[in-house]
Amino acid sequence: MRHTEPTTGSGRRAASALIALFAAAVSLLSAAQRGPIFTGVDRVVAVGDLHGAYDNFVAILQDTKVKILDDGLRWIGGKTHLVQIGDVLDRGPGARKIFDLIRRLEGEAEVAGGRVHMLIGNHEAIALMGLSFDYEGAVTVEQFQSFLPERYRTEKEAEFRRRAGPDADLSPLWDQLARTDLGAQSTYFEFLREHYGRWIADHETAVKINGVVFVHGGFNEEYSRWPLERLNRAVSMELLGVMMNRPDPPRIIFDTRGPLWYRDDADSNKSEEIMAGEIGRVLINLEAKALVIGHTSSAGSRTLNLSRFGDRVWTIDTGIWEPFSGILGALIIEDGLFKPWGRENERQDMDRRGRGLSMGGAGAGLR
Ligand SMILES: [Mn+2]
Repeated sequence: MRHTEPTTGSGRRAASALIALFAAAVSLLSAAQRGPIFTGVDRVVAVGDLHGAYDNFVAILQDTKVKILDDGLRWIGGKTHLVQIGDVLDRGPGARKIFDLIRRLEGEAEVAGGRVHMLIGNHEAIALMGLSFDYEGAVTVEQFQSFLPERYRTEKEAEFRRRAGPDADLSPLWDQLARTDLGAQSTYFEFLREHYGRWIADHETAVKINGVVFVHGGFNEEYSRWPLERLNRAVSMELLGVMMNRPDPPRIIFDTRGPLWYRDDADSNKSEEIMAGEIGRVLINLEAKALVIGHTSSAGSRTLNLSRFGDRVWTIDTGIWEPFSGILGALIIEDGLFKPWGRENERQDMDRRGRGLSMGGAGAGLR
């Protein structure tokens, strides 16, 4: 009675496993067909390095000019392409919440005909490589806790309270675990890799939308000669390789001249005259009219001057996480025009409101 099998438990499971496999194959196929190059997109919203600033990210997306999320955090961006330029992780508290939000929005955007591109930043790469704790101040206690299994956290706290008393302040425990406990650190990496690693690695390093290339760090001439699809695949393979502890050392994801780390396109110490020739050649190689990058923060300037090289390079890391010096910023591209959007970073993820307000100009538009 083979035809009755799907009504049994194991039959249903087998059938749904087959459907899942089929869906995965279809999504791989459609991703491959689409590739990293998009044309005819009406509206693009690009947001810079987030570094755990969940509340500020939501505030940007809910702004009446940005119009990506409603009050219930649902996608209202329609066919907009939202680009997050990389570096969701480290420095701030809320990276896991941002990943979870983006993961949901990816589905909602596709249903609406839009798209979310979460590009890979160097902080995602160092996390998957297991190197985050080598970078002073990268992993905050809040982020550390958020990527530990619930049971592990409660066991550690119970153990600590048995020694230190039932009402003991837990912050020394978490400081110690995050800073010096190699076992706790490897538990953190295991959880992050298991729940987010594959998903992060499957993302793109660079995309081209309406002739504008988006990448976390930048492009030097060498990498600008690579087809974007090949570059994206190579970075993803390296990230998967480090997670599987393959012996061959990664090349691109740890290359300071590579797309995740390069700074020369944004470095204000390099004069525009010196760089202009290289930028011109990079854009020719990329067959692009402009480059949008993050990674090198423009926070502190208190002005929203994102354009360099005559609107050919846009630097969108406005320091969204920087509580006092940053700007909540985005670059909106519509009707063929670049429209930087921003406002002073008076809203903060951590409670430092007193000092934040003294900056003045709450809600001041910095367009
Ligand atoms: Mn970066």
